[in-house]
Amino acid sequence: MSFETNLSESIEGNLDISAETGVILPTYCETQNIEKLIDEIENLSLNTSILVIDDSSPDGTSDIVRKCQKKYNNILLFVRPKKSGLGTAITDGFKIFLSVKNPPKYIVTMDADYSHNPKDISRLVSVARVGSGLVIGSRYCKGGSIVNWNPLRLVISRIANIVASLMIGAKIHDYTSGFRCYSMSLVRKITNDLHSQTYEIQIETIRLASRRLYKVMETPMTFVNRKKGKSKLTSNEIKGFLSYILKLKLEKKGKIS
Ligand SMILES: Nc1nc2c(ncn2[C@@H]2O[C@H](COP(=O)(O)OP(=O)(O)OP(=O)(O)O)[C@@H](O)[C@H]2O)c(=O)[nH]1
Ligand SMILES: [Mg+2]
Repeated sequence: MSFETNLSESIEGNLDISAETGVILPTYCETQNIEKLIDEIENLSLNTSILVIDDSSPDGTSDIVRKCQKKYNNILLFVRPKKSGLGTAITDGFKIFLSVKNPPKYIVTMDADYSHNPKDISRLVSVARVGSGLVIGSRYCKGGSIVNWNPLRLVISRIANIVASLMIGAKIHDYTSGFRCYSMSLVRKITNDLHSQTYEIQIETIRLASRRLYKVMETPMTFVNRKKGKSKLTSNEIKGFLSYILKLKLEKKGKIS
């Protein structure tokens, strides 16, 4: 899709935003979380605008966002026709923020299920301000933690991180955290090279940042398992993730370019 030509028709909200930080909230069936999360971000009184990328959630998430738009004038909503994956949602979010008249200086991505604490946004942005291309809200560095994940989920996440570390070697502890702050300079450089459909976007972005010699840093954060709504991590999402890792491995061995 060309965001440049179709912007005004496909995005709901006032495109005349000019905040320092754009927050991307990808949503699929988050009626139980989205309003409280938006209220909390707004109440932080940071210089932010919010972009919700919703995949026509059948539970009516987008209607709740529309209600929030009446309360706050810094919320954009992009509704896609069907569930199309977290990776493409974030990539579309990057394209939208790049195409507005006054793009933000930083983009924060976070889950809309309350696993990520909005109060950590300002810390992520502060670290980015001192010159990082990408700041990861890290569960696995000193001071970071995970609350209420079952042992299987912990093992899957740990294995994914060990494999990613072997493939990329960016000298960080958490490659798969979705709570991050990107500098706009990095977003500008990598957006057209992103191909991830789902959760592998988290690794692909670190890989592209490292390749382009951007500084990737971590700041500790606590991840709390969602209390409301269902996980979207299905076997299809895991398959997409594994095939990305396999592709990286083949690339490393020089079998594909
Ligand atoms: N637009 C869009 N958002 C998605 C999609 N899949 C997941 N999300 C959103 O991305 C965020 C992370 O998804 P989660 O279901 O929480 O996935 P997770 O954090 O890996 O799994 P949990 O263990 O349940 O927390 C949430 O805000 C979801 O609503 C998708 O296909 N499209
Ligand atoms: Mg989650």
